[in-house]
Amino acid sequence: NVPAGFVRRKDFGSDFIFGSATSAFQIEGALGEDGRGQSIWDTFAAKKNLFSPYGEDAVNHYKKYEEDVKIMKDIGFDAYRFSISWCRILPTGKKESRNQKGIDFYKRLLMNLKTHGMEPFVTLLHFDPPQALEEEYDGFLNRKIVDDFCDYANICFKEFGDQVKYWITVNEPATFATLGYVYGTHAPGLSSLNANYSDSSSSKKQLYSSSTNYATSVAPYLPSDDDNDDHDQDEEAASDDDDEASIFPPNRFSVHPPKKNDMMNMSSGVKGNSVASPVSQEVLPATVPSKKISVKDPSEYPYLVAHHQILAHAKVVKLYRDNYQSRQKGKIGIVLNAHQLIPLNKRKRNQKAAQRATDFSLGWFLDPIVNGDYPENMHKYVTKGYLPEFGADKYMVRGSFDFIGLNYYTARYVSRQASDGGNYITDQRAKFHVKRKGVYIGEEQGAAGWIYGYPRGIMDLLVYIKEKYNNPLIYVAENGIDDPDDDSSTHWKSFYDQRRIVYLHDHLSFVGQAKQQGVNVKGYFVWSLLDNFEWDSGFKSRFGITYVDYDNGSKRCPKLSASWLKSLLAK
Ligand code: PNW
Repeated sequence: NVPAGFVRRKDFGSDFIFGSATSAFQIEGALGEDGRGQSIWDTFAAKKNLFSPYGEDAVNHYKKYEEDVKIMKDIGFDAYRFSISWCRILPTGKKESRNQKGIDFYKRLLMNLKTHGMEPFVTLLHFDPPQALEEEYDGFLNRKIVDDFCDYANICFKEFGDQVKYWITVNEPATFATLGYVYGTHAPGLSSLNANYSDSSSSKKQLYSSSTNYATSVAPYLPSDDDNDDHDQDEEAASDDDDEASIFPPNRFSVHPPKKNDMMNMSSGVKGNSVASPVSQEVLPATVPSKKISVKDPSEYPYLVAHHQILAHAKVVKLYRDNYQSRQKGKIGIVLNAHQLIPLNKRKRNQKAAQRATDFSLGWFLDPIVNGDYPENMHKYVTKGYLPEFGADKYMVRGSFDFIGLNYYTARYVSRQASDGGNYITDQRAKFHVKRKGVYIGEEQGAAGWIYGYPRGIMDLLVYIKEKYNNPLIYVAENGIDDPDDDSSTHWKSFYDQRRIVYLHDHLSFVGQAKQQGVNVKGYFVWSLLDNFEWDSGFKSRFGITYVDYDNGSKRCPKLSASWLKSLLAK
């Protein structure tokens, strides 16, 4: 067994829950089995050939769930976070299409978890809404999805609610709205950055093709509250050698242009300036929608999609509270992701930029569900007319959670980016950096290139949420780092994942420190139990504490990090 290091289980208190996390589309396989319908990721992954070379059944959890529960049990986890596939329960997305075989699968899984004393944390939607609703009414671009999501949730509460004490409505609504509808790197692959919209009535609006560097191509307009900042030269001068990054991809694979040989260059601890991302992957071009989308201006997509996710979340919380909670005695919440965003330097305008960027990602969802409205910064900076209003929904949205799930992976420096707005990227007037004065923000770099481990960020974010949002109950719902895929000559190295141990150890230690500072954080979930389908990176990026040998009947083999967790969790 691997020594636990400086973190001790007992420092977290006896009611603190340790677990691992997965999601349906990333692990289940069996996409065409037992009456399952298609999700938007079926379509997207096929179009982009993302299952290559291992195929859609690679992880095969649908068949191997019992083995997977045993693995968790053996490590000593208390809990398991997984998601239900909407299109397994309702193949067309609608309540009329109820599919008993899909329901039975999750019943078997829940029964198995119960047998092993594992507490389920169940996510209703993890990036994979039904394709049929996309075709019928453009999915989350349309408010109609709110009622269909409620019908689906209602069945889940009815069928599974006796076994589930922790419900999560939506996973990472910000990632869904930005990667799916701004960058187009996630399903459904729409983009606000394509120059495929022109409306003569708003000729001032700038839309950029995905190859345009939006960071430098916008008119240098300064937000007025920054006008009386200090008179330093433009931020470029201060950050010439700082690699620009996007808070989200597509820039993530081009932060360090991959070198040819790096695919095989497995490294435990990528350090210094010159190491390229080991995963070689092109930035995926955004898909131009094959059908006509009802929303006219693509710049509006992410704001609408975010709004409908918030309403869908809130209405399902209301449903649970009105009809199930008193009997089933569970809690319900949402999982939000955030990078820790740090001003590039002490200049006021950069501090404001970091706050703006935080409000455009975490605050986008946390402000509404805590306070009933979007952050002031969004009201001020979102292109006029594109920030939806809550109106009477405000009362349903405000307070619509029992706990917050936080997914934390990495951090960015932020400086101001002068702009006159126009889309989600430029509206923020913020520019993201992974380096400051030539030094990376974090030493441990993930395979896909967007994670730079910055462990104290998890504490800073937890404390920030506690202070700004009235000390909510929090679970860290995901935290982890990825290694590159390997081949038979190198794959033994994947088991010796010291870098993951260092990463998890350091983050856990800061979760403990956040707890000492009074943050009401009651659990921690590693992403992920298994190597799995990492969205637009396909199988090229491995987040598991358990190795999956895709070439070999998807055989499972716990990595060194699993042994380390086992000794940490031993009571
Ligand atoms: C989360 N980003 O997604 C998801 O909840 C998981 O399904 C996923 O496997 C995990 O993090 C690791 O990526 C994210 O680019 C995807 O910043 C992309 C980003 C963040 C989170």
